Amino acid sequence: MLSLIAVSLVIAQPPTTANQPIAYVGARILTAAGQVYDDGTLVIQGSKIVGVGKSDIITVPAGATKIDVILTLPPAGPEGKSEFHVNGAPFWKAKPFLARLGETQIWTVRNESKFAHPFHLHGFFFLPLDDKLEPIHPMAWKDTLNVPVEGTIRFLVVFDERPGMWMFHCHILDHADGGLMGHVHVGPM
Ligand SMILES: [Cu+2]
Repeated sequence: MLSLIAVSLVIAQPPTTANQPIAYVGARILTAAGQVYDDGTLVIQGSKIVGVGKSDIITVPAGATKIDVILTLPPAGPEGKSEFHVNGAPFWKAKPFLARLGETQIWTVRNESKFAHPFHLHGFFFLPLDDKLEPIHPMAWKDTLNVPVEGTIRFLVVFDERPGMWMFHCHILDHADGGLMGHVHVGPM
């Protein structure tokens, strides 16, 4: 018998046919025998659990591209208007970030402003990493992660199979409107 005590699941291998087993990773699984699997793999077929185990599916590749992002709120200009900057520019003046289709990137997002910014990326879940660039356990895939005041977050993202212009922005919409927004161009470079 199995019970799940904290669940944050992603599909590791999408099924290609109906009724094929689906593997999920990221679960915290407690078995009746008292074993705990953090970052476990759970395999489900139809409505049945057919497998459970420790997962090592997610590793941080050594060759991942490093992307640095700095969020700032410079002093207001002469007209008294403030704007948030991403790497020195508000979104209406910014160039897109670039990613090759299939590329794995590690983003380091530093917040040098006096406001917290829940950082949200469209289209791709990302895996929070610690300051040694190892996954934070228990692993969980996120679409939003708070960047505290004067804090830094790091995450792994795989721009796997959806070319196009993908937006990221602060989830406080006043901040997004004020400049804290940007695009990732995923495709041929
Ligand atoms: Cu914000």
